Amino acid sequence: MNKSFLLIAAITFVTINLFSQPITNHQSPITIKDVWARPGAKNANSALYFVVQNNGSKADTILGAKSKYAEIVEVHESFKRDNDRMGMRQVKFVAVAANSKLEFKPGGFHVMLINLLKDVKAGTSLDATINFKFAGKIKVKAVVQEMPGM
Ligand SMILES: [Cu+2]
Repeated sequence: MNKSFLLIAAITFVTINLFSQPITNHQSPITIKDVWARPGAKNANSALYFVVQNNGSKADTILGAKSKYAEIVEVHESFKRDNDRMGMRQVKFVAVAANSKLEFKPGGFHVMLINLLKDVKAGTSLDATINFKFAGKIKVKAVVQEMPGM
C-alpha cells in the first residue's frame, strides 16, 4: 500500500463520516410513549392509544398509521352523537402543535385496528408505525392490555 492510497482512504473515511452525521444524528422532536392496545380476537377490532410529545418549535401532523396486525388501520376520533351516545369517525390528519403533548385515549383520538389478522392477547405486544408529515414514520410497540392501571 502506498502513501497516497492511505491518504485517499483517510480522506474518504473522514468525508463519509462528516456528511453522514446530519442524517444519523438527526433527532426527531417527536416522541411517542405509553403505547397500548386493546386485546381482540382474530377478525374483531382493536384500538391503539399513545401519547405524542412534540418537543419541536414546529407543528407536525399525523397522516396515518400502519400495522401488519390488522387488515385496515385508520386514525379515528370519538365524538358525542345527538342522542348522547358516542360515535367515531375516521380523520385524515391530526395536528400536533409545537411544544405540546397530544394524547390518543379512549373517548378521543385512537388508531383503529379493523379486522385483526390474528388474536391480539393481553400480555403480548403489537407493532405499528405512525406516519408524520415531518417526522416521518415512527415505529411503536404497544403493550396489549385492558385499560392501563386497572
Ligand atoms: Cu375507532
